[in-house]
Amino acid sequence: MSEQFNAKTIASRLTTAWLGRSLHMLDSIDSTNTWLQARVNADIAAGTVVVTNYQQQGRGRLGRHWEAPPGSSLLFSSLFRPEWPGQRAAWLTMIAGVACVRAVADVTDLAMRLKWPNDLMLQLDGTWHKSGGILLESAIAGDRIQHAIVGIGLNVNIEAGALPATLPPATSLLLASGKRQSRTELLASILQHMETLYSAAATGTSPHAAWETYLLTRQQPVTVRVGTQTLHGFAENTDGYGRLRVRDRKGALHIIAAGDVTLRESETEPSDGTEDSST
Ligand code: BT5
Repeated sequence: MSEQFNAKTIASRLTTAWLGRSLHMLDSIDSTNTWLQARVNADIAAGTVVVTNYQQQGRGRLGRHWEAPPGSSLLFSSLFRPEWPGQRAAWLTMIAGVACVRAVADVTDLAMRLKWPNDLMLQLDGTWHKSGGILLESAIAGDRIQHAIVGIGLNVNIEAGALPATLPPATSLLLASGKRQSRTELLASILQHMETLYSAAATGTSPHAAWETYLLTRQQPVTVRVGTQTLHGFAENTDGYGRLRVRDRKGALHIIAAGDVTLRESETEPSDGTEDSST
C-alpha cells in the first residue's frame, strides 16, 4: 500500500520551528518554483514550503525540464528571505545539498553524494547516477539577497522503466536501496536539516566545508561546459562561494561559477584547456 502523503501527515512528522510551518500541498501544479515565484512579492512568509505530487512543467536550470511520474518523488520549493550578501547565494544550494545527503542517511542506508553544482547522486552498479537536483532562483538587490527560492526534486520511488533517459543516467532511492522509501520521513528530515544549516549560516557559519566533504567533483579529472565553452582539466576544489577551481593541463587555474560537469574516469580526453564547441 502506498503511503499517505498530504499536508496532515507531513505536519505530523515536522520537527522544524519555522521551515515548512506554512505548507501548501498541491496535487498537481506547473512547477513548485514557479508557484512561489508568482507569490514572492505578496505577503508570503519566509519558510513557506510548497509540495506537489506532480509537476506539468518541472524545471531544471537553463530552461531544462524536470520529469517525475505522479506520486513518485519529492518535488518541493522553500522560500527564504536571507538578506545575505549576494555572493553567498550559492550557500543556499549548499544547504539544500547537505540537507538531502544527511536526510537520506537518516532515513535510508544510502550514501548520497553531490555533483557540482546542484546534482544529488547515488551509486548504482558502481557508477554514479543522478537521483535529484536543486534549482536555486534568487533575487539580488544592491548587494543583498532579497529572496531565494530553493527547489528540490528527489527521485524517491521511481521504478526503472519510468526514469527519464538522461545523462548522467538517472536513478531513484527505490532502485538504489531495493525498497520503497517514505516521502514524508524524507521531507521532514530534509526540512529539519535545512533549517539547522540555514540558521547557522544566518549567523555566519558557512555550509561550505560540510558541502565540500560530500562533493564528488574534486580531486578529479573533469570536463566542464559553460555555454559553448568546454574545458578539460582537473577539479581541485571549490572556493567559499561554491565556485569550482579547475586546473587545465597548461597549469592555468579557471574559477567557474556555473556550468555542467562531467566526471572523467581517466585523463584520456583530447585537448588542453578550453575549446569552443559551437563551431
Ligand atoms: C536540476 O537542473 O537538476 C534541478 C532540478 C530541480 C527540480 C525541482 S522539482 C521542485 C522544483 N520545482 C521545479 O520546477 N524545479 C525544482 P539541471 O542541472 O539543469 O538538470 C536538468 C536535467 O536533469 C534535465 O535536462 C535532464 O537531463 C535531467 N533530469 C530530468 N529529470 C530528471 C530526473 N527525475 N532524474 C534525474 N535526472 C533528470
